Amino acid sequence: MTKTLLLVDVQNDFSPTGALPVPEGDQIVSVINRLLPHFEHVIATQDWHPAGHASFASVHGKNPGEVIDLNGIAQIMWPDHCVQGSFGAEFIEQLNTDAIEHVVQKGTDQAIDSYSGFFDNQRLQATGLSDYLRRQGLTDVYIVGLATDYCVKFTALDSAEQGFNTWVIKDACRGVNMQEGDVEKAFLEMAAAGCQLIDSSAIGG
Ligand code: VGL
Ligand code: ZN
Repeated sequence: MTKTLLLVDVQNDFSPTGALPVPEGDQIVSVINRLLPHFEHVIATQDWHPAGHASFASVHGKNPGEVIDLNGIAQIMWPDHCVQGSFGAEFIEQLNTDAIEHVVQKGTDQAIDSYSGFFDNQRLQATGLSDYLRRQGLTDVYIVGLATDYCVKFTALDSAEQGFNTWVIKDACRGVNMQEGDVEKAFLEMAAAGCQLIDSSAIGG
């Protein structure tokens, strides 16, 4: 069975020293590097915002964590992060990127955020990831990365909704946990949507 590993936003700004720090975000890198040889296909998403992106608190005179209405949907205000071409937007250096065959850049529209690797938050535009997977007959998608309660969650929900067999490798994900329990809730939502939650020890052997 052809297996695809989908790396979600394994970028400097989501490491503990980054602009939008995810606790222990860097600890998934060694887990992912160990997983890589067990997959025939490896795809990565990259949060890739223009400067002054609408999700940035600084643009609206807000504090990070506040929520605004952005064209009819709730938008959490984030610190400036993953600005196109910046160090923060690069993949974490220790990540072995050799096997990445395709990178999906998202959040590139100034006015719309994109947590999912498949669609923007308004669901106006597809990133092309579904088409890429289907064109190659890639039906089995294993998701890892950052952050569990945002981009990993929405990518996993869309993957299952798009009809892909979807696994989430729990110990290769970390979350923001802005509210205590957010990560556990996110895993429950993914499971309820048909995603299979597994541990990295279930891969290979
Ligand atoms: C993410 C918040 C803002 C993520 C990206 O990768 O989970 N979270 N942009
Ligand atoms: Zn972002």
